[in-house]
Amino acid sequence: MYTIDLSEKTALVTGVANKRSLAWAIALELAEAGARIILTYAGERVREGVEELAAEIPGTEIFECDVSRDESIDQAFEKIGKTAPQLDYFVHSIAFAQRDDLEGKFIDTSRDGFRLALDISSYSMVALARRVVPMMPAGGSMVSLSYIAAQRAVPNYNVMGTAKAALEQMTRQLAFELGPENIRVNCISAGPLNTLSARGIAGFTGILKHYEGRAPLGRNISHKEVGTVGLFLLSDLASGITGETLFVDAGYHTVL
Ligand code: NAD
Ligand code: IMJ
Repeated sequence: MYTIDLSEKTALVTGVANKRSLAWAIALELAEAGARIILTYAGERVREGVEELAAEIPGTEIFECDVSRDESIDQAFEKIGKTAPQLDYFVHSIAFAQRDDLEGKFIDTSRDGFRLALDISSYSMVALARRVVPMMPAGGSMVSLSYIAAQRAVPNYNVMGTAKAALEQMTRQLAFELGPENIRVNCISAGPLNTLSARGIAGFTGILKHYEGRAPLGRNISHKEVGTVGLFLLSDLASGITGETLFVDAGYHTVL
């Protein structure tokens, strides 16, 4: 029988806000495979919800980590280092841009809006990876979350597309640098899913319908399908894959 046994492994998962978060979908699959889970969350606004979720996976610890502040990142890693000297897996599932910048025209993006979107959604990957690497002396694996708008122009996604293009390039650059340390770095480009980050996006229901009509599988993907690919890419099943952006979109990106 073929099984994925992660019972000796520890995973650091960022970006859980609620039960719909893609980070949570990945954490659930990792836990199902036996991994110990450490969650970080953005701040007070989501703390209670994340505490309740963490209680669903025995042994899961949670720490605040606001990636916009170096002090918050440093404090989080000080605490993480005390509870888990070694990490095997790291999940980056964080994105943020000003709402105005996801509604107006891309050409109107302000310097501050551009800076904020790329700071939270892209720079945070390298900032966190830098702290994670010393905790992976025996090697490890990292995954982040992207969207097709990194590679195509998508209405309203605007500066977030710029941020995702950076994130996908960073996947290759980090994979190149960390390969010799036996650390793999990959990215999942997910199809649209109903999460907090998709809520209130103009025409989101229409986007789901559009994907259903175009994707070879004739449907949208599920949260669990992102979770299982996260598990696959992090695990040794994907030991030959690094620097890759893998679409989990029911094949949408393959057709015109
Ligand atoms: P989500 O809102 O549940 O997750 C986004 C997370 O980013 C939240 O947990 C939020 O707290 C966190 N975050 C924002 N600012 C932060 C900060 N300063 N410090 C720390 N954390 C911060 O929504 P999601 O859809 O699960 O998004 C997760 C990832 O998946 C994002 O990178 C998103 O771009 C990507 N993605 C989402 C979709 C989709 O349709 N939902 C599709 C493709 C990719
Ligand atoms: C987001 C904006 C525009 C179009 C969009 C999205 N489409 C999809 C998303 C078509 C699928 C969701 N997505 C992939 C994201 O990465 C969302 C990121 C995001 C969402 C918000 C909403 C609330 C807010 N800031 C945000 N920053 C980033 O204030």
